[in-house]
Amino acid sequence: MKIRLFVLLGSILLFSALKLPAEDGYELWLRYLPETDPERREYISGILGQVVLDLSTSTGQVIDEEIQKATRGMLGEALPCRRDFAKRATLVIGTPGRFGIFNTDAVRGELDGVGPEGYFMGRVSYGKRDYLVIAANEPAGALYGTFHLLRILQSGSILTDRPITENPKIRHRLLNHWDNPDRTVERGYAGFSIWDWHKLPHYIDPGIKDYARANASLGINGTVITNVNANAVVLTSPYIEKVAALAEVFRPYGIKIYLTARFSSPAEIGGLSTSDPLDPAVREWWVAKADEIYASIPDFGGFLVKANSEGQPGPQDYGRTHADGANMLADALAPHGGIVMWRAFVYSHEIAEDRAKQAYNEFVPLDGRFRDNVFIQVKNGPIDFQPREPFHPLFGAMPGTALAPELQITQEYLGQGTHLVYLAPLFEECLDSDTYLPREGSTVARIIDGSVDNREQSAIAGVSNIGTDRNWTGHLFGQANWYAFGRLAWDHGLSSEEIAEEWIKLTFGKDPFLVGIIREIMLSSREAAVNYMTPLGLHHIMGEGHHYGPGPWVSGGRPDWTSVYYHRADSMGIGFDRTASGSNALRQYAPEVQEIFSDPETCPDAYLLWFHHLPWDFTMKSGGSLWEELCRKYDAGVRSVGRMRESWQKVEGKMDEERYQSVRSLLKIQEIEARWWRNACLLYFQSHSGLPFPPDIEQPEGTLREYMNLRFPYAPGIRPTW
Ligand code: GCW
Repeated sequence: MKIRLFVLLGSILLFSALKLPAEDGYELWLRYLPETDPERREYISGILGQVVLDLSTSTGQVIDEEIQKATRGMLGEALPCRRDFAKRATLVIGTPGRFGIFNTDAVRGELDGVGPEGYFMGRVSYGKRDYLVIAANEPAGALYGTFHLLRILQSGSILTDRPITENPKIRHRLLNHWDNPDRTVERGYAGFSIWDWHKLPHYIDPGIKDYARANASLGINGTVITNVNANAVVLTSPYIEKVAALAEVFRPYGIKIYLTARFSSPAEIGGLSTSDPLDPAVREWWVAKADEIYASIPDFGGFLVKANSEGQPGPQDYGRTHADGANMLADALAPHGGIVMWRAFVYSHEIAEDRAKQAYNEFVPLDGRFRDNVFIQVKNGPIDFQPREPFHPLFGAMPGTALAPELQITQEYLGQGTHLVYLAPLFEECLDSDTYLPREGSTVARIIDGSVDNREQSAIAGVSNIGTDRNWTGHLFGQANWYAFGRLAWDHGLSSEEIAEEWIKLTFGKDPFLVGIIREIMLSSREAAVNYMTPLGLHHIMGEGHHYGPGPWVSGGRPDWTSVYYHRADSMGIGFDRTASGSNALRQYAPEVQEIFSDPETCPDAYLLWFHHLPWDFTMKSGGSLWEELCRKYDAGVRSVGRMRESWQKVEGKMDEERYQSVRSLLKIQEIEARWWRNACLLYFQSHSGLPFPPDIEQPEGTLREYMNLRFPYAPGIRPTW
């Protein structure tokens, strides 16, 4: 008996000793866990042991703080940086001019190929020794180089002899927060807004600095902190003061702050009788407003505008064009170096035209009429952040205008806060799409980074998934989507696989078994979601308003807000005919693209029902009928989630229990909801096709009526006005 008790106690002790310390996800990918391998410790202290750093700038100071944090975490002792050059330096960080080493031909030569925010990292001889150097032209570049090095050190890699030169491929890399002044977040699934307007400017939550660190570690250099469904209050003087306080925190991290500009502000808060962009008083009001903002925020980034879209005010209210509106704001910002991000997400149910075509129709005629400091911000696809869409036809169609893609990091249509869906493959799919405009090889990425049209200005935006939840993004794997957006914004040449692997190592550890399992889960997750939600090119069949869960039956009211408008299922078939026999949205693409998509035989299955309305018995590439294939795709999606759950169980014990369990529980919800999507959609489509389900799929449970009767009055992330 005694012996058994002893064994039991012993194993409890052993178990708790082995149990990894609890983590809540707050540290994101900047965990700096203690390094236990003696060789690795030596390697890290051989690099961070004696850092010499230009501390004369505020960015230099935050680099020092980060290195101290990293060494405290990884080595157990915070190692402060030195401000004066020392022969025993293990690493020298800075910009030309400060230390002699940066003025050597070796470094100067390397910096020739380095742009404003880029950096060089490599060994340089100086005096009689060799030094590891991070050299940049601007402090922000030195910060990015430092984060790159810390990423290498944390993920168990080593620096090779080959020097590294990095430059961001895109100039303005922005997060867009859809945060309202009352701290609700439109389409936010991670709690409330992190901006505590009530306590600003005098109280700044310490998390704001961690937010800035996280963004800077990825190279994100701007953030629009307010919702595109804008509230003019943010442009009033007390709020500008609050914004300025945040800008102070962001500045050392190379992050500029931007605001959404409500187009009707001159009338709403400026006391004018109109907000007409051609009215001199209105124009003066914006000039004065810009001057006021820049007086307190000298590095203010500019305005993001949603105009004449979904009820937002805009220049068309006064019979003016998007160009008139955007240029008025651009003129007010130009003297200060600010930019305007003008959204192309416009459509109207009053126009009897396929919604997918409307943005193109409105914006292409305005090509070349926007000021140089205007970007047209275009969603990745022509409808609205669906699990899969073809690339937006505006990419390549406006060679005289700078276009910036808008990607959605928050998972409005991809499982919101409960589904693990790694979005890098979605982002990559859009960026790598060949527009063939003006010639083959003109991918969306090359159009927006300026290389196709030799444009210097470039920008990209990601709609944030960040909120007050302790782990920032609600679902722990939402962090991977923030990470992936930032990394792709810096370098769109990176692959989803590479980014996933980096993130996993930093977030969960470098054990190859664990990395392999989680990478597989992540890389299969987006296709799984497409399959259980909207396979074969289906789109916009989600629940109404909240967009949570399936709603293929949604009809009535504005047609372009229903599901039946998009899937067009009837007893004969399903799909939206966007070929010449239908809406001919295809015509908005280059002839080469049209050729691929116009024939259902050559059109990839992934886009089939996006472009074609086909009979239920249409023979698919697989040999089965469209109906069977649709059923099998839905079923395959559910099965994939089952596999994701099983795989996740294999990493139990390989990470802390807390994070393991949180993902485990969410995967359970995801499987339940994937089944819900499959059952509800298949039962609904069956009510049109009248065909039996193939026997080899799990047969949908429940009745269509039951699914249609589900209500979600408190689903998160809905507009407060809804
Ligand atoms: O995706 C849709 C959302 C709206 C959003 C709109 C937009 C900010 O459902 O919530 O509003 O797009 O992008 O403007």
